[in-house]
Amino acid sequence: MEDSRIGLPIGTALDRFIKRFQDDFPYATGELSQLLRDIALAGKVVNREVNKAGLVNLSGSIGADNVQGEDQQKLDVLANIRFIRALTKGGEACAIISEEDEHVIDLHNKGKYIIAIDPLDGSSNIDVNVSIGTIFSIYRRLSPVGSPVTSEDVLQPGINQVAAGYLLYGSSTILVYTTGKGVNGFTYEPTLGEYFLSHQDLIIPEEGRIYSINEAASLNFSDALIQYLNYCRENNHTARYIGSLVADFHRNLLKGGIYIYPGTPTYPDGKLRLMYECNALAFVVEQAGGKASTGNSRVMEIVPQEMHQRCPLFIGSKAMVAKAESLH
Ligand code: P6P
Repeated sequence: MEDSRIGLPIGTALDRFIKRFQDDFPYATGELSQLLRDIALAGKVVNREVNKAGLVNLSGSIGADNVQGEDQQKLDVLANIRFIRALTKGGEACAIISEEDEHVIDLHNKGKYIIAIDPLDGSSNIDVNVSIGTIFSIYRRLSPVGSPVTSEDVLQPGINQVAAGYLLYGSSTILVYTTGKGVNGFTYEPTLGEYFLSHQDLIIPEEGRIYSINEAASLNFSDALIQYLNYCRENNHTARYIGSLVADFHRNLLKGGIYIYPGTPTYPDGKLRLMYECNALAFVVEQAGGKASTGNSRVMEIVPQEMHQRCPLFIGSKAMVAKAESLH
């Protein structure tokens, strides 16, 4: 198998890959590498629980709502616990922003990094065996190491991310991430308990024919969005919407396409969360040559005012997002 431009062949184990590129970073003292390993480890545990959910009654709702007011699924809670435990044990993160927790989790340690995470996105799909995912975003803290975490540490714009990515628990489980030097995907081999490089130097096609949006809200779409969707229909595009962001995003990343979650009457600012959904996928897509917009402006330049704030999302192939923006 020919080496990619990164010089490591398909099949390289994640750990070796991380080590190989640790030296790319002037301040790399191994913490970011360890952080990525912690996330990969938690992903293995969540993968195991997702895969047996139906058998050990892990699916379904716990009968409570999370801070989002959304019906919390058992696996949401488990995944949140697993990632928080792995990140706490790893010691590299000083604070965690989680979709499942209203407030910042300050780990009161000497960690350099802030993690924003959606431990299990799309969890309402668990009971029907549709792919679901974990989305994560990593920032360096701005305040002195060891001091209490500040709101400036937490509310950083997406352009400050040092790494971001997702795990997709699907027909196979894949970890896709970037540290600002391209995007690579690692498929998990459960019999070996290892992730192996399977998608190297991912580049999203400049153009695509897939558009992903829930058209049930189309009676309330803006004229510009209606115009864009008509453009898609008139230009031989096809609609694909799984209802699971990571699954829709990953397919569009590989094949080309655009995913749109606009403002709607139910979600005037869109349903998706800036810190641990939009920014993380925006970093990945930009590193893969794509684009992530609110419909009018670059997602990664938004300065967050509130850690659970939402934002409209147009993300995917550069030419498709640019076309949608041009109509807004
Ligand atoms: P709707 C899942 O709840 C999620 O956050 C994304 O994974 C998914 O793309 C979207 O919401 C689905 O929302 O309103 O179309 O059901």
